[in-house]
Amino acid sequence: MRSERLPKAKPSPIPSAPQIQPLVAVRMGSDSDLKTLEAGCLILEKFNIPFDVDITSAHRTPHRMTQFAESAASKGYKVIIAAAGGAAHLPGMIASETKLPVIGVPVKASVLDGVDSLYSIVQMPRGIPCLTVGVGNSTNAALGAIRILALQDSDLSARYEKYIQTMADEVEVKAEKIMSLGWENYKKSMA
Ligand code: RP5
Repeated sequence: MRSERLPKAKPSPIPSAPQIQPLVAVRMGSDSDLKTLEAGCLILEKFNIPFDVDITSAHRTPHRMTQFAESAASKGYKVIIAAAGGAAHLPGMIASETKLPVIGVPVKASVLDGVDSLYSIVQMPRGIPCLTVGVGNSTNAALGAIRILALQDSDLSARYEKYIQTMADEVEVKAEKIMSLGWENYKKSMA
């Protein structure tokens, strides 16, 4: 019997992992800002928030920054966290090129203790808001982003409530302990 010639089976494509849409874009002016952003990234991970991290500089790569900012909303991001130090124009410039909420993290660079970065980010002109956290406080930037996302996500909102409650419980435990031990013994117990 003549064996029928069957068309060669095409190799089936290797299924790729489903891409998760990042909701938060974390951007920094230089990789030297990464250590400042680490705490915030850990918070986003703790809350299972999809996010991505990239480097783009307002001064060294202005076109890259503009391309990112202009397309951020259409790419599906909901919040942008941007960190920069020194003449920290990145968060404000991104804010001027997108309507998404931008949270600026002032980075304490090598001089001026981060006050330069803070003023550069917080002193935006009327009409273009750039939400700003304290110097180096990427934790609050991440929590701010979570608050924004939680407006549309009841599960996230419940998890954030729990986080707040845990913080409050920790303070209660400490308050009880300092009252019973006295401040001096409490201090010794901290060592
Ligand atoms: C800013 O200049 C960056 O955000 C960084 O905080 C600072 C210093 O950058 P490097 O000289 O460390 O690359 O644009």
